[in-house]
Amino acid sequence: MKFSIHLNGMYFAGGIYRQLFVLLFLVFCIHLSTNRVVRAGTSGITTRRYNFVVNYATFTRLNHTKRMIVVNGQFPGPAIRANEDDIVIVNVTNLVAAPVTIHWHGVKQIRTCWADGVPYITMCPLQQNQSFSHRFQLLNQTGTMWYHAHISWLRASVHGPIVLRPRKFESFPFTSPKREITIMIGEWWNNDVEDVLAYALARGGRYNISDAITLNGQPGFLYNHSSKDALKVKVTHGETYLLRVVNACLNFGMFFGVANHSLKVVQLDSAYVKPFTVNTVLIAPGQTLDALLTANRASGRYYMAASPYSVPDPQYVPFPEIPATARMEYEESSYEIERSSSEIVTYMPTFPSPNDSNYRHKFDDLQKSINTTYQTLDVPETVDKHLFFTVGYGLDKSSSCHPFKTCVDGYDGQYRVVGSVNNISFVTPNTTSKSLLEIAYLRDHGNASVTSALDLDFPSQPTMTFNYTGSTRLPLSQWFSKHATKLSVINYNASVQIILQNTNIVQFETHPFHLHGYSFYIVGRGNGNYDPDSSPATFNLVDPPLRNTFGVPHRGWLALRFRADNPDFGPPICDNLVRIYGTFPSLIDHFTTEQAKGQIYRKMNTNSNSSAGRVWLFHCHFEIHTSWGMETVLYVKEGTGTNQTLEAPPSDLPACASSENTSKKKEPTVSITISEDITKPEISKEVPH
Ligand SMILES: [Cu+2]
Repeated sequence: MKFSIHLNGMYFAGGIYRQLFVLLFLVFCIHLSTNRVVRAGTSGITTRRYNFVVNYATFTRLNHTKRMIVVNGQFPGPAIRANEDDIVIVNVTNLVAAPVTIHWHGVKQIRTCWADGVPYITMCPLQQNQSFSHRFQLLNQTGTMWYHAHISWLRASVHGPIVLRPRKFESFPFTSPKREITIMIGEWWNNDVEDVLAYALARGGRYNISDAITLNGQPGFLYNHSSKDALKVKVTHGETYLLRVVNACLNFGMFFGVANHSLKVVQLDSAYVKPFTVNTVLIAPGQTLDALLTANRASGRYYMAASPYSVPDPQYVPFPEIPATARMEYEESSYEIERSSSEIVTYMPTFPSPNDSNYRHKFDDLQKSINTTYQTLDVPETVDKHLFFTVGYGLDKSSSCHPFKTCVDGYDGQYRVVGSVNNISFVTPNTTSKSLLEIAYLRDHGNASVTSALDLDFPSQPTMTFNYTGSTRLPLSQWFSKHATKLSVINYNASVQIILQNTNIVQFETHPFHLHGYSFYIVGRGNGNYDPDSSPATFNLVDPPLRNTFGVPHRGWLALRFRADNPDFGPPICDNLVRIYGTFPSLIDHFTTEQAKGQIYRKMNTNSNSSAGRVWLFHCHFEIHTSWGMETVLYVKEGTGTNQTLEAPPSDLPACASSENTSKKKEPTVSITISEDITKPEISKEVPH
């Protein structure tokens, strides 16, 4: 097939000139930014529609039957499958009495912050019988993500994988797997998780841990009454499989591995990394990891297993001690197994000890981004906006707690434990008639009546400086956090650096922080206190991992950078070419290599200015810490270009119920009654996790 176009006075034709196009493109377009813009109507993009109904269903695990809230009757929920650049429309209908929102973890929501699913921040939650269509484009996004409820602790059962593959004309930039295997690590409570949360909030401190860790909803072979329904995976000798692993646990980081087999990690949080091979991977709640497994061992049975990583510092943090297991079995061994199943040994992976923080640091050190035709790095070398956030625990002087001494699990048996950022425990504005995003939108469209409704005064530095990680701690009188709904303002296109500094208030704990709307580069981390004079010299600005969730070391600090949008038009000829391809996308099919096609698509996606603007939650992904207020909101200003602004609100965006009084921050009262059977023997009254 022939084609011809006229470009800048030069005449190009098909055939041999295809290669010239490729050459020109590669020469002039080597600097691709990571900005995105919604680009609809181009060939190759598919619109994927899903219908999610949130309702009760009954499940039995550990010989215990209970009703829980799930998507489409499934636990875990159904997978969303799409290709890079596809448009996804998920219509969510809530049939339960509890208010519900669903967040699409890892999706950047370019111009579609409305679909981010954060209650009272980006949308009012869906009340019973309400529906909302979440529409977003997965522009330049591929790999493994997931979705989960983002209200109360409903994500324990309302979650599922988002399985993304390269564009239709592209293949994986690694050994093409024979099959993909999605593993969701989760937790199972015999009791209702809403009761577990209410009980923890009422008593001001620790919560009752889950009864089992699960793999794809099943505790597995090491738990009683569980082996019959355990996950079983067949593999063929010599073949390679892509494991897509999601940590959907509420409150635990997880070791994961497959006995006698190594894992070659190729993606972390849906970003490509320089491949590295380990026997055990470590995944914080919220993180995802893609790894290749080659079935190259003796035929037989091998457990894949997940077991908690939990650093007690200084006190013991309880966790479910039995690993979740699934069984990987070689096809060739089937006949033998049928003959003498009871004699077959199933090998179990060995894990580092649960508190092995050295392993965590070694595993972190292995993570390096890769700069390829599939992914272009854009690590900010300079910083426009410096944010320094202390993160950790604090105490609450709540009157509902202290006079009646109801916070028996709180600190010293009387003070409710809270989570805080810069000593501010976030208050979800659940009595508002509008979400923060709606207020921001109205504010920027000239509605004077809402301009005072946003408090944009979140401190960019700690309000209290001290030796954050020293062995001598502040006096108790300085452990009390403020409670507020404050936002940090970030200018459009600013390069942002956030230092997350752990503190010794109450006790240390790692905090896996997740930023909505962006991935960020982990440019540095260390033990002790961050030092603005010496610490930056240790930064990796060359190939730092690009993550959307990452743990602040339990006695240390983390430095992350990202650009709050970065339009990069590149050399003019490049733009002209790209505009032509944008107008005549079928021309792209004339390129002979998928890499060349991918280059053009990526350049098209980066060239028209984009905005991931508006209000983005930044929070610890330990659910109990979020419930305690360890979260804050970044308010990213809009740009001035056509595509640098938030889209208009969707017509079916739910309104906040005027008498709304239900949310995850529901303040427990002293009269709250909890059924006795969820009370467990207390391990320590001062363990907040
Ligand atoms: Cu945390």
